[in-house]
Amino acid sequence: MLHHFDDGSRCELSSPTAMPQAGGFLWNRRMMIQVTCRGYATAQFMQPEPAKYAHAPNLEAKTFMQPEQAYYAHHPGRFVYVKDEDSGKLFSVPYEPVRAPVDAFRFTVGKHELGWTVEHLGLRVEMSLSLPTDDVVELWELRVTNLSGRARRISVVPYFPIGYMSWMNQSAEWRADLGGIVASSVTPYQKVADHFKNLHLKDKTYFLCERMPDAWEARQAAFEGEGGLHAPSALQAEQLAGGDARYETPAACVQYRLSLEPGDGKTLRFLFGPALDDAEIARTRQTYLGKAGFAAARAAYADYIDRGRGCLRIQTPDPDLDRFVNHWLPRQVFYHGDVNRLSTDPQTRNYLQDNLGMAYIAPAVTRSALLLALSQQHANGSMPDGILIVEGAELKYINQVPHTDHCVWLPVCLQAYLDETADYALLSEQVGELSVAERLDAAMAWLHQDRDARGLSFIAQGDWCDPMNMVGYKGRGVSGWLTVAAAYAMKLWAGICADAGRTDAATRWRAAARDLNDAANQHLWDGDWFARGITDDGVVFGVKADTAGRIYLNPQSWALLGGAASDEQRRKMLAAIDAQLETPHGVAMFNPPYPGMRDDVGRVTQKHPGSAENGAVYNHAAAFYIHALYDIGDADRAYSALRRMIPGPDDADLLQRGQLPVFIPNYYRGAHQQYPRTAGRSSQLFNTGTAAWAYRSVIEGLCGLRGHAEGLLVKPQLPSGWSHLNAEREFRGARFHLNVRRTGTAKVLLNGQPLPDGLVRRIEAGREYRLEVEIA
Ligand code: CEZ
Repeated sequence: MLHHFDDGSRCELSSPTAMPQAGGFLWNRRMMIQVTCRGYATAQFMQPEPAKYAHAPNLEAKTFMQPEQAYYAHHPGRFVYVKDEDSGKLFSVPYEPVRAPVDAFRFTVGKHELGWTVEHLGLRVEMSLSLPTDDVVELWELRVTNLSGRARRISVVPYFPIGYMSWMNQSAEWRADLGGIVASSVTPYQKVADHFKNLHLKDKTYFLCERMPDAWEARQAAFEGEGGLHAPSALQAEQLAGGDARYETPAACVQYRLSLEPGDGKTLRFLFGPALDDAEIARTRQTYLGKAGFAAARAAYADYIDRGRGCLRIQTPDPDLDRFVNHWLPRQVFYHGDVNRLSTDPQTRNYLQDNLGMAYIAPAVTRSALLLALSQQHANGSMPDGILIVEGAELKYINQVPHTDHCVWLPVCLQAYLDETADYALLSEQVGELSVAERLDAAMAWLHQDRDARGLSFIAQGDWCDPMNMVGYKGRGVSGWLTVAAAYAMKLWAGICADAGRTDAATRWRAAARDLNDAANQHLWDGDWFARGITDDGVVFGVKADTAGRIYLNPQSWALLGGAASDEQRRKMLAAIDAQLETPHGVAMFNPPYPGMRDDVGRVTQKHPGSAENGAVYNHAAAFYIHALYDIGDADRAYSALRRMIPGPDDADLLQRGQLPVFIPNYYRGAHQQYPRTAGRSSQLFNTGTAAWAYRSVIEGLCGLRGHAEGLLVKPQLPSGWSHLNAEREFRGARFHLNVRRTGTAKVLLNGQPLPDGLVRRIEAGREYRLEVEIA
């Protein structure tokens, strides 16, 4: 069902029905598009707020990207009908809307391109999508080849629905001057001020044809007629009618009537995208629409994506892991770090973690992100819920709800950056009145004081868990996770201070971390694990007495990291996690899922049991756990959990998850006991802080190549079933070749010389280093 090519940089699915939701995504600096194997598409671009140029057939709510999207016949997509003019037979590529059982099907997800090859009725249709680097436009190439050994007369009809653009004004027509169909609309508004704000919006959607078609139709209803999308009425006639849409739902349909000799092929190219005006459409056509324009855009785009190749190449006994780590994981990290999920006000915790990932790809980006985030710190040391990264942006959606954890992510992100770069000069950089170090002190001081009389951290309307909004909305509830996480943040910051020679601060923050850990132990230890929190009304939850939400993963992971857990507690927690949270698809975020609203915990309990934060395998939480496991040297548990984040390799697992192994989704469904049928199903959502942490765990945990104030610390942690691992790691401008063998004795050789403490010092940029590591 799945094949991998080009050293794993291309992944091919040979069925349109086995994993119907499976797809791939492409993005550039101003847009992203996710397309399923069957041809449904979701595209967004920034102007600067996210907007669409192909819409649903009804008025859509404006929202952030949703998990497990349902597709339906009239969902936006990119389709091509093919009709045999002699027999009248019809099929469509990729698969929707006709759903004809075709002879051969291949959907190829590449790092720079999505493609389909479909064979049916003695014809081969190849279709591919690429993007340029900086413009918002889709580049489509279609090649039709006659395989039948006889002359053929066919019609090829791209059908790109544009959907319901606006209740104020929408229309579409063929534009001979521009060479395509152009739909126009007015973004609906009511306040006069919005008229002036909207002047720059790209309210046109165009579909441009390199080669003049024989006929066209711009009105969706005229194309579909009574036949429905399986057999559109307009395709019963010899030619499309050349109609327009006048305050009617537009679609871009064009018809090519082709005669193909045996073996003959024809290539067609199209552009699809949004524009402000005709002049922009003409310019876009000029730049891209042609063989040379496509080739140049593809090459430039490949260069752009390759800038996100990351700092690590591995070769292990697990080729599926290698493929994922060498190609797809850094690509996903780069996507997050380069375009910040195409948001103008990323949540502060997301912004800092996405930029933590950039430390392994382009650390200068992490540096600027830290400075930008700190420039928006409040006077009392707390951090805002979102970071405004575009002029004029506003805090929206979840960023209007007070969450108390944002300061935690500052030292977490800073530590990863300093490990990669040893750029301690950053600490004395001025941001407004204060230096970076003073701002970190202020953030830690804010966390230290935002606690109740018991010494536990207030949760307000949420912490890392966005929808945990009713634990503390009356102002008293506390977060167990945040208490131990704040301790970890202070411990990290203390370590950084010590490395930077700020000895007093180091002492201060170590003591502060102890305060929080002591409070957690006094009030939240439940005998075998740490509780998740205490509600406004004083009810401890995430404990043995609970029938739902009995044990949460995050408080355990961060207690391991932050020092709250003793060795004995650690043993008990790991055993409890093994027994209650392990699933075939990863480690659940908590268990059992809540069956319905618990109004002293909040919205999270109202999500469907086993979906998202209500007890799914929420990969972001699992990623913290993996990081903690490597931190305590538990290589087997860490690898096992990490491996389960990637779909496959066997077909049964792929089918259950329904996703290609080209990204880590934000969750796989949980509720394994209650709903085994849906357990493991992917959310298909590629926006997740998981990517950065998973990459970090592979680099610093599995390969054990972790930066240090003085150099590179070498300490690979192979799962016990592995006898070897090879890796190449770029670090501070030098290149390290790592060769790990399990020999029964532990030693590290650097360029043939013993390295007793495993720390490579005085690294010189431009040099190559050979590391031979033997492990017990
Ligand atoms: O959003 C993510 C957040 O982007 O959920 C995580 C949180 O740490 C991330 O910062 C865990 O809560 O119901 C909600 O509001 C959800 O919380 C979602 O918005 C969730 C989605 O997965 C969106 O990506």
